[in-house]
Amino acid sequence: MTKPLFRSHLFTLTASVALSLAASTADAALITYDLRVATSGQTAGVVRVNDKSATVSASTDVVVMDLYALLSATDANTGNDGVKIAYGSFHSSAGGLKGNLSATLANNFSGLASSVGTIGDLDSDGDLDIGNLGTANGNTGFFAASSTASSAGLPTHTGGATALLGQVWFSVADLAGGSTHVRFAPRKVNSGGSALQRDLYHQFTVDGTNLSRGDGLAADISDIATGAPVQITSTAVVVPEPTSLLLLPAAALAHLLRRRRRS
Ligand SMILES: [Ca+2]
Ligand SMILES: [Ca+2]
Repeated sequence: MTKPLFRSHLFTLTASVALSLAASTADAALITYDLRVATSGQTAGVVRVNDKSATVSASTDVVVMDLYALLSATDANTGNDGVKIAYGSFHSSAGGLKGNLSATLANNFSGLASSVGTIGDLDSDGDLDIGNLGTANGNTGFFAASSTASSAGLPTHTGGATALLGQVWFSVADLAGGSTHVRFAPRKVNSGGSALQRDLYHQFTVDGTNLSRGDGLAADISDIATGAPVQITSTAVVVPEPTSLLLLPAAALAHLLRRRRRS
């Protein structure tokens, strides 16, 4: 009787230690992928509100966003931090403001096997996304690979504690949709290949320690984080077609006409 009891206590103790460790590290990701509205390169109708918000007003507008990898480095030396490999997909919301996404790689992340990702309408809402829905293996995603080769020909970690991996462009496809969120989804998949192989999708160095993540297991999920999405909102006044005006209730029509008279 005593042995199973002891085992059960040991299990409880181990589980509670594991749980408290998980809780203490949950908000301390080792790598955070953060998409931000770029400070330059926007088309004329784009207003950059802040890192996470921009407005568009013309059907030809393109919002340029930077993808950063932020590492949880704590020592004063940024020379011992950097990214070797990063992999994921870019999505806009299903519906809302529509725009087509395309990506570019930063010069020092366009190394061997790198890719800007396969463009396709992942959520069938009529605009183009990049990569996959994150639940499958394959090589369709955005793949940033350090282009700094060591003497052995292998890429080394580069970019420091805040590494610019590349950019994603949102080209307006239909101004009428209101707003959308654009996000980067890092690959975290617990299927296909070995856990070791899956871990090769996120390789980085923090304060001199080389790390690999990506197999989708609990520890990896808490080690890989994503920042808030970028919200893009249309400020264009879209005039309804005459046929749709007929469908508006009388009160709404009167309100719309008042607004148009004022503007
Ligand atoms: Ca969309
Ligand atoms: Ca889409």
